[in-house]
Amino acid sequence: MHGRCRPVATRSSPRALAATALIAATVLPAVARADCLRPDPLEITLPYVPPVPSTGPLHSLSAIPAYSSLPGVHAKVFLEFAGEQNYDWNGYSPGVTPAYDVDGDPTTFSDLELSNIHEIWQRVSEKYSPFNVNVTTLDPGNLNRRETQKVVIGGDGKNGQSTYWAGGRFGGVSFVSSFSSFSLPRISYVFPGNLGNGNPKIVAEASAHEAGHSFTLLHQSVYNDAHQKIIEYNPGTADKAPIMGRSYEARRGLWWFGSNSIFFDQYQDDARAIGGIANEFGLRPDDHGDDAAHAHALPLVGLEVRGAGVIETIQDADYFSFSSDGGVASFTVDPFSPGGMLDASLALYSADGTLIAASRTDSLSESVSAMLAPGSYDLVVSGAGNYGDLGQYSVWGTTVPEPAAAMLVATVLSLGVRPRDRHKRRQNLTPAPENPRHRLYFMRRTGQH
Ligand SMILES: [Ca+2]
Ligand SMILES: [Ca+2]
Ligand SMILES: [Ca+2]
Ligand SMILES: [Zn+2]
Repeated sequence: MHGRCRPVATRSSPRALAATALIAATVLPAVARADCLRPDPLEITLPYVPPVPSTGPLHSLSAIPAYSSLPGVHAKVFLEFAGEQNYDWNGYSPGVTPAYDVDGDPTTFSDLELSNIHEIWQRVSEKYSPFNVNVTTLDPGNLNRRETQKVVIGGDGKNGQSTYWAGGRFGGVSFVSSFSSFSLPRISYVFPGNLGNGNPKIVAEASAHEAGHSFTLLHQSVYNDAHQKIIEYNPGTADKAPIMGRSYEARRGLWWFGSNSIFFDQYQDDARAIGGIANEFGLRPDDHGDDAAHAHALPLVGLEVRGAGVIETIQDADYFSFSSDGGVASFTVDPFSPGGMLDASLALYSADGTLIAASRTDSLSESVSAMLAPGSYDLVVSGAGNYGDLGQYSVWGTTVPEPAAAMLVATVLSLGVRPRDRHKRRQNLTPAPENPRHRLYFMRRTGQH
């Protein structure tokens, strides 16, 4: 249906991969190269939604703050929201792309537009958080090979003309493998005007998708039992869907392992391909050690401990150490918000490596708590183990000293009292006032018993 570059083999062993790359470089031929000259459109759009005029303060197009997800690294995904001018995109002529706009005035940014821009950057940053690439709104000033992929986010693909310059009403368009190409433009286009009037979640999914093409990815497709392609853009489930398929509606848009759009048995390992040799930047270095010997101390602030990190691979385990004076300890891990990809797991170990508590429920967040003897412990954050369970998290909790712990035990016991005894020991349970998220409850007596 569409011209596409030959896929990068991703199911093979590293040696086979290297061999494939060699063949691709030397033998694979003119056909693949010719295919690459045509951009790969994201055909999934949403019905037209009219702009909503703004009533609040307006800002200039230079008002976008400089956001960077990983400052200082070589490779960048540059999100350009302020418009662009381009009359030769490898044979196409986009012309003047307007700035990202939801209020009908593309010459200024409203507070809502600036807020949406921040959210889109946050969401795209989460997608690329497992990789050693900086998602930024700051113009790097170059489009160097294997350094900068620009994603222009604006307009509806018409740019004031009577027809769509890319050939149709698309969500976005990009050249496959442009990031590592010697000849293809390192610019992708996303059309917010065709994506629910710039809906931040939808625009972010489309932006991650188009950048994914630039990093060699093809679509994740669905085939029937006869091995015929029945859906170009795999829609996944209500919980999760491939970014390289259709991830607009699912709760989580994830990197995926599945049949690509070329053939049913060509499996595309999205994360491995993005972090692979073609793009050079690789995975983001692991931020917290994979075992107790390489644990990082969980910073204690008052009674609360707080940490954060990234699950960069399915195998990653991030170890945090802490010490307890004895008492109840309670911890929670939350995936990033907005747009978190991670389904997290949490485990608590004693210093000798004994598992004390673990949580791996259907929820994306997890909590554990336990009564601890004085000593040192490790808290371990990991993914739930399914492909695509990657991304940023925060972990936090409390270690409560003995007296309060004793009260908690009393509380728990009182909850177990049988109905006929309840009148004898009536107690109110009220959440600890200083932090409504605390899972611990403090007991308050309500009268004489
Ligand atoms: Ca505007
Ligand atoms: Ca990590
Ligand atoms: Ca780790
Ligand atoms: Zn696409």
